Amino acid sequence: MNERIAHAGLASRLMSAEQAAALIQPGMAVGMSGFTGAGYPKAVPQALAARIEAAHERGESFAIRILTGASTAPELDGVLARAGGIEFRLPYQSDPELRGRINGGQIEYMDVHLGHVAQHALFGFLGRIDLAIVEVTAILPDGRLVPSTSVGNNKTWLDLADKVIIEVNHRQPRGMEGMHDIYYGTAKPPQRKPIPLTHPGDRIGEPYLKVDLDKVVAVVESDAPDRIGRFAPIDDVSRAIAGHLVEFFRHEIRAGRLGEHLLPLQSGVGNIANAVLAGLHDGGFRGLTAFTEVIQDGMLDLIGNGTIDMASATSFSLSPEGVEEFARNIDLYREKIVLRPQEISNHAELVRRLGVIGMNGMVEADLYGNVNSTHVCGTSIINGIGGSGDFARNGFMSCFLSPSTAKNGAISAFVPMVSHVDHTEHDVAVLVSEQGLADLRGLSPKQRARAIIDNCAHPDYRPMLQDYYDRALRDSKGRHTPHLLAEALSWHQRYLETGTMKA
Ligand code: 0RQ
Repeated sequence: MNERIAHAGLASRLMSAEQAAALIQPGMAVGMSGFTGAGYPKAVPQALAARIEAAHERGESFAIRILTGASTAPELDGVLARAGGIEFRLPYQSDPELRGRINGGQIEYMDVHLGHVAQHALFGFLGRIDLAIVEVTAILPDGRLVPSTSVGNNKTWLDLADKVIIEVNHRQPRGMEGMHDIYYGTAKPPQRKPIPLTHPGDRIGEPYLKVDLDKVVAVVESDAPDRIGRFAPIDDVSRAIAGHLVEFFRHEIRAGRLGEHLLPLQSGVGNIANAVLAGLHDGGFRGLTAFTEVIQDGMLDLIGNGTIDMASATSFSLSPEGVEEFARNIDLYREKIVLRPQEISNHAELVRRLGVIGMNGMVEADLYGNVNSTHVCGTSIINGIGGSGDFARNGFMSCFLSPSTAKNGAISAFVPMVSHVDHTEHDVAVLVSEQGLADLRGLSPKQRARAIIDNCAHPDYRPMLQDYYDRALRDSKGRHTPHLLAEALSWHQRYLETGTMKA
């Protein structure tokens, strides 16, 4: 027995990853830990991939259903996708191997609001969960589990799965103990009660995950870091987007709609989100809070320099340097960060009560403010909706951010009609590109179109968008949301045929 596995009964179930993987059968539905590249099991999925490959070589079919918190890493999604071992996957993903097979039609993928996954599982919408594989930092003498760098859906998988495999990762900082807040008060309707959280820093649960010890069939040790890529240095486009947003927040304070400390911030993943966080510091904001899903490097910086006082999330997503910084100053971060289950971090009730300001990236928006966060040209998924919808629909105000063009200008992020809708015009308050910001609040569709063309579209595409809108206004049957239906998706079609949206 070692310090990290301090429960004698569970220590007696210690085995190799290969032995644990041998307990997994074809067709099983497996709930795994992991959220934005943090806290995913690192040993068993790789051993399982080898087992699946061997089965395939013998001519046997072997694939499983995988449910997670959000994206994982090459050691989970990557190896299992490459092995042909995934028949169904939900929710958010970002691994290139997995994405390729989803878009190639080999893997069924369900993209679902991250805040909905736990309750869909509880309602039975996702079928039976055969097995949970959950990474933890340590097992206490009484069998409770110290969670690791993400909480995600771990409580749900541990509660609902028939059997459990625990991976104890020696690399995760032991000092994280006490940082988590696991709320056990959620229930099925009509038994639901209000969730007693009124401030991002409130602790309403307990710092440990519970598991029915009789269900634990294996304990496996690992010693490997979370693997997340580095962020690109902040470029001029991201800096300009951040600048417009910070200026807008200042404007809202002057108008009396926001206070000096704004409202709790939700910030998405990616380089632009990181740049916005840096922009808040440079813009002189102090004493802010975050009620978000993911703590990126930029958020650690803001906590370190006092811009953010308290951050609630469900996961980290840190670069290798961020991981080092986190471990170095863990005592500070344990005071300032609360990690919760994603059903709480993304809960509609809480996002609405706290009045969260959502700031997320997007693929494209259309003239009327509908937003596509997920699909290239309507058919190929990039990552998934993630939590963006949980915050867009329910928050105080929802901001979507994107460079005005993609692929070296061949694609306009502002198009006549989006090729896929994740966030409808009713859920989108503010659109920002490096060109400027369109404040869509209180505007009709035609007023929104003018704001988007004038403020967000790239100059190369602005005349094309204006021309489309003018002709739609003239020729459309309905003049409430004018469209030329035969032409509405022609920009995407042109890109597919010629490699550019430009006419
Ligand atoms: O691809 O690197 O191959 O060129 O999309 O785009 O500009 O680097 O921006 O990293 O912020 O990602 C929407 C994908 C933006 C992200 C999305 C291509 C572009 C590039 C990335 P390349 P950028 P970002 C909380 C919230 C949904 C989930 C979410 C996302 C790649 O923000 O996944 O919000 N959002 N979760 O070239 C074709 C376009 C494109 C395009 C960008 N119009 N057409 N390709 N790209 N626009 C976190 C969680 O929920 C977990």
